[in-house]
Amino acid sequence: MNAAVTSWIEEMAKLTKPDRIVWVDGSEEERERLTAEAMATGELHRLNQEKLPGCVLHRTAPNDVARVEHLTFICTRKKEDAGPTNNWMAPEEAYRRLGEIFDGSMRGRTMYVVPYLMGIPGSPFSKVGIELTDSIYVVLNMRIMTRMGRVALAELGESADFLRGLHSKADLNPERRFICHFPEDNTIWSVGSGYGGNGLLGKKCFALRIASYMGRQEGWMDEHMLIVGIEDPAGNVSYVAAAFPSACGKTNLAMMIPPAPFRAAGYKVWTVGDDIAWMRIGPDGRLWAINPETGFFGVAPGTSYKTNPMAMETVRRDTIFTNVVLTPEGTVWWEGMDEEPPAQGLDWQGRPWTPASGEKGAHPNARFTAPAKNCPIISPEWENPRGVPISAIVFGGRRARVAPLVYQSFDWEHGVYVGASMASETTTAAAGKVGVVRRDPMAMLPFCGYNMGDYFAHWLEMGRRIPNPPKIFHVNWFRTDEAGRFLWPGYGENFRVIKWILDRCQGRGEARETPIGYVPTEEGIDLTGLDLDRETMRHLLAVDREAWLGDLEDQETFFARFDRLPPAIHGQMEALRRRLGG
Ligand code: OXD
Ligand code: MN
Repeated sequence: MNAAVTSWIEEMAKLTKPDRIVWVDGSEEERERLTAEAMATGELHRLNQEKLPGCVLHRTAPNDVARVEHLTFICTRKKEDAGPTNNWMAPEEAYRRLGEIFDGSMRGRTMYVVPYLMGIPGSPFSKVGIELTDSIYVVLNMRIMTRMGRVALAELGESADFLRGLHSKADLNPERRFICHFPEDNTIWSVGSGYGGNGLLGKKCFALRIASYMGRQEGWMDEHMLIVGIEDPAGNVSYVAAAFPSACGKTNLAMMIPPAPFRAAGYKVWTVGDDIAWMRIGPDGRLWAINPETGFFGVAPGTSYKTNPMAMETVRRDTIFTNVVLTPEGTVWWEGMDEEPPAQGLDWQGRPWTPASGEKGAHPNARFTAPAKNCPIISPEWENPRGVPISAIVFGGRRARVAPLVYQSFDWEHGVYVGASMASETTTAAAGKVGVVRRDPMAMLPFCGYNMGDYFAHWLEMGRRIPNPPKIFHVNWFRTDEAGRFLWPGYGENFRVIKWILDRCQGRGEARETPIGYVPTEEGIDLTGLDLDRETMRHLLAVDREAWLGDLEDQETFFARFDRLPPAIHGQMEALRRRLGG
């Protein structure tokens, strides 16, 4: 037994006082046992095993349905090290305040010891964590989302280098809910929530917040990015990593199906990951990426055979559904699934529901947790310990105006500025108002575990160190006309834009130079088989000088908050202003 592990567990058990401690091993037998136990207590609900083999349903507490950014803290010794965009609490205070809530919180419960690996066994990218939790739902989710159990302990060996994660639902009281990160201690304490983003400590808490801190220390990049491979008709596969704020279609893009003419020509899409990329400089001077997870924790509403057929195939077995509608035949439904809604069912809170009620049946942030290996187009390279080489980095947001469909940055430094000034209209993945424009640099605003000014500096520094860096782009699938209708069809059609991006990486692809970067010419994007008129395309690719100057005002206010903004970011902003003639 690893002494560092056992003494830490003893200490945490002394605090939380569980009735028993159970080590999980990741076996099939264990999954069955824990599932049966959770069904007996109502934590999980049975689904129709003929139609949805291996699937279960979970309902969270109604006040516990999303990440809680206002209760999420970075607890560094110095406040400046958490930076202006994170909530901060002094480590001693956080340990004391949360310690009081954790004290005895597992009385009458079992503490599960969940060793897990983020990354691929034997890969230089990989990191071990151990999560102590009193939630079977969390254990079963971690089993899908990470390499859990024996494999992680084998990777750890006698080392004391593991992420110490303590999680308790406690009394699920939002007044006593905190998600605290201690990057300097390799520790996470999360209490009072059972929701995935707050309780599955391997994901947002470790693989993004803590890992971002590690990446800066160790000279690699931890990003909120999907990874997707595009195979051309000659069989060459190029990889793209793309960052979008939560609920902007990352999972859809990671699994898109190319439009028919491209499929017929021999193009294929391969999914590597849908949420997180860990990227290192490879021996060949390119940037290589892995997906540290093993599953998808995707937003269910809006997922359909039209928007994401591969996700629909993925969730047909061995999936945990959270906060969706339960139909009378024991299957699941959510808004935006193409099938007709059931005539009646139980809503996400387990209340009788009919479509006529006018209420949403599924929570807008309802989720599926599904194994990556279920995905019919999972990349043959997704478990390659070396990762995959990245040709293009893509940033994107949900903007009704301003940003054109796609543009390419002039160079790495300009690209870092494009990422840093990214903005999006808010959605439901985090609690709070919907539809407000918020600036979300690299889609990392809620996930950067240290001062975001230092994070920009780290990006700039990486650009100096990568001999053959990816090209950097920005996309916006969400531009609308005056009446608020989307101009671009999106989903699988986004393949056309990604193809232009890869063409640009290979020195092809028609573009014109504009003040904001290289924008495709009207013929630049292959529209074969798509009924989209010239006028719409012109609108999609337009660079509206006034709108951009207005956006710069907002950027200025945003960047003014940063105490450690690298001069290069400000310089890029001023250079854009000059190019716009402002
Ligand atoms: C997610 C998120 O759950 O970004 O992936 O909120
Ligand atoms: Mn995400």
